[in-house]
Amino acid sequence: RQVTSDASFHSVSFSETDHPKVLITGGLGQLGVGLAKLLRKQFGNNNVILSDIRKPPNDVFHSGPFIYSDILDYKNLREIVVNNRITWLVHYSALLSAVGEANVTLARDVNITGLHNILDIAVEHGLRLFVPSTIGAFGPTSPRNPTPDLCIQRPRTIYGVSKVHAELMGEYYHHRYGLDFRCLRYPGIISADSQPGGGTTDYAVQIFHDAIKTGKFVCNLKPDTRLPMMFIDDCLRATLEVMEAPAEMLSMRTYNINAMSFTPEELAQEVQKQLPDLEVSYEIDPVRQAIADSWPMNFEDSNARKDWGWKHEYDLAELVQMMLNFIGSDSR
Ligand code: AKB
Repeated sequence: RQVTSDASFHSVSFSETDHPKVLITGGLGQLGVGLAKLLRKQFGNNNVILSDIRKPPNDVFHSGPFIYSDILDYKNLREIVVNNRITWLVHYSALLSAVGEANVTLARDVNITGLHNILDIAVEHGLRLFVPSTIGAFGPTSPRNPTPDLCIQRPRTIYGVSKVHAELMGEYYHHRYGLDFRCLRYPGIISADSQPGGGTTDYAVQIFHDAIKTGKFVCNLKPDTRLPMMFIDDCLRATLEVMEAPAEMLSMRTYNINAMSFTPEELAQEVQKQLPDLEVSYEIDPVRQAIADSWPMNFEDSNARKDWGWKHEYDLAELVQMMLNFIGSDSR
């Protein structure tokens, strides 16, 4: 840190050096804008850069730094990290489970080749790196009820395979090169002001929009399909907490995090407590159903709770209340 007798200069260099400089890739997906908001509150607006290959909507563009970044272009990535003196990287670019099955080659490029670029950049520049993993990193031979951190992982989707690869490569680079790699396995994430894109758990977001707009919802999973889920605020707070945790607290580098598990039928019943006229029918998408049937039903996250104090805040009833309040007020 630069020491100077000029008090104002000193305070500028103090805040710049004490806060991480964060780059978020895939920033226009379901989670990036919300995470940027949370991190900017903590570290200052200019210390958190959102990036994507798409053009940001006006409100996102005007709310803080946004930059074009293509994770498949190593030179472009390196230039951004160097020019902005990035110290933390949150790597959200990925194709999700259902859309990945529809385009395996693209999913392999983005989820695997892109990750290799990110790992190399992070080692080269000494970055702290967060990569999300998922319940999708497990498969039909994993224990499903509950699913612990360490067990058989033989997923049957390109998304799952790429996420197991990310977990293993990150941990390997940690042991081999000292990379400060941190990874959480997210459940299905439920958010009100951003849409998921091409996942298996998307129904649990869509039901709220359809319930308010049309009063009718057609679910693409069977009524008794149980999956782990989490409200977005819990997910983003977990991400900040694991990134801030002192390294000596982390006995592992990849943790399950959990909040609740429910089926479409249970979710619909909870929504119907507020909107009794909601009509739910079922038209099963065989691809999504097969994926969901191979995923955990309940997620075991005692290591995250023990090591760095993970605790969820939202259960099913609170989640439904938050979603209906937000989407309801937005549509009025
Ligand atoms: C998906 O459904 O693909 C994602 C996930 C659970 O990782 N939401």
